[in-house]
Amino acid sequence: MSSTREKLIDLLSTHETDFISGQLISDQLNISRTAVWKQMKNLEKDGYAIEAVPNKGYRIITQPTKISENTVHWGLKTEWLGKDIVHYTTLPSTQTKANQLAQEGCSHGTVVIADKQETGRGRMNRKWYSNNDAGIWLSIVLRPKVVPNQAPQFTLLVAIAIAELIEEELELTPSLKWPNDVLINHKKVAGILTEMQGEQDQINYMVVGIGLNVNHQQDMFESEIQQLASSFKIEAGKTFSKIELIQSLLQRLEQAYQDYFINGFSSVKNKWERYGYLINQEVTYTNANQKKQGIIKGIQSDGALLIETKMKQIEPIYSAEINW
Ligand code: BT5
Repeated sequence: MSSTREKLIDLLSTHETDFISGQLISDQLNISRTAVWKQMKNLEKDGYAIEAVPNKGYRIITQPTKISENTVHWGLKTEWLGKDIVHYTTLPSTQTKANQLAQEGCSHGTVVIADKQETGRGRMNRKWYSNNDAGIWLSIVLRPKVVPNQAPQFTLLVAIAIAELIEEELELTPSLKWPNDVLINHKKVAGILTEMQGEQDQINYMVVGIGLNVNHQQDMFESEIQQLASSFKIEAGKTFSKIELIQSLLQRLEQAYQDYFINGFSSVKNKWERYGYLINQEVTYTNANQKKQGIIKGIQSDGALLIETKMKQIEPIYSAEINW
């Protein structure tokens, strides 16, 4: 987004109901009155409806409903997360694009959004079906000063932010299946993919990918996931504004990220366990290529899953697949 345009959006979004004079815009943005008029025409081309009244100024009457850098930026109440937004109608994967931008030096908190992904991916190169614009598919570049083995904690942090978003917007209580699945009524509505690049003792950057099934109807899901996937719309019985959900998610994530650096992981652990799926239940899981059985007891203070084994010992598990 050009910085003039970014400043204009910021200015207009803080004067949402009243008129703002062309002179004020011109002064604040340090551009001519003609340039202000041109910027307004550009916004109209993007789908904004603008009322221009002589001696009063400009006022935005309606905003476009389609996702764009501008519409997500409009009214986004974050300090750093999503200040840089890159939006594409189609990408192979936001994850790949965000990794590329991170390597090129993009800022901490850059968000890459795609309406559709042709080759969205999950963990271990599994497929993430997202070749439709019913969902939210985005990746966030973070540059936290942490050691690599703290990275998985961010997956849990993001999962809680998604769970809280669901609780507030859908008025339903989701469950979190360790490490990265968000479920409603035992069906997967969201997945998180955390990738990182770093040295042994320091992360260079992290890319957190988030996929939310928002406005899907059940028949939109591919046969492979027909039985296990669901969407916000299916579960809550209404259609959602993707822009509002993205904004709310980014606001929650920024807050959670900041809290993590002030309070550490302990507050994350308690919140996570409130949503934890199958806690105190016996599950089968695959760990180091072996199928095992145990009872999920919660998570450890570093994010590892705690499982009570058949020998009644509680073991921390750092990498495993919990079967359904
Ligand atoms: C995940 O992996 O759940 C991580 C998903 C992350 C997706 C985001 S979208 C934005 C960013 N760009 C990307 O390319 N990826 C990220 P995993 O735990 O490995 O789960 C993958 C499994 O979930 C698949 O094997 C399917 O069984 C199932 N699955 C695939 N697509 C799904 C969907 N749309 N809804 C529910 N389940 C799905």
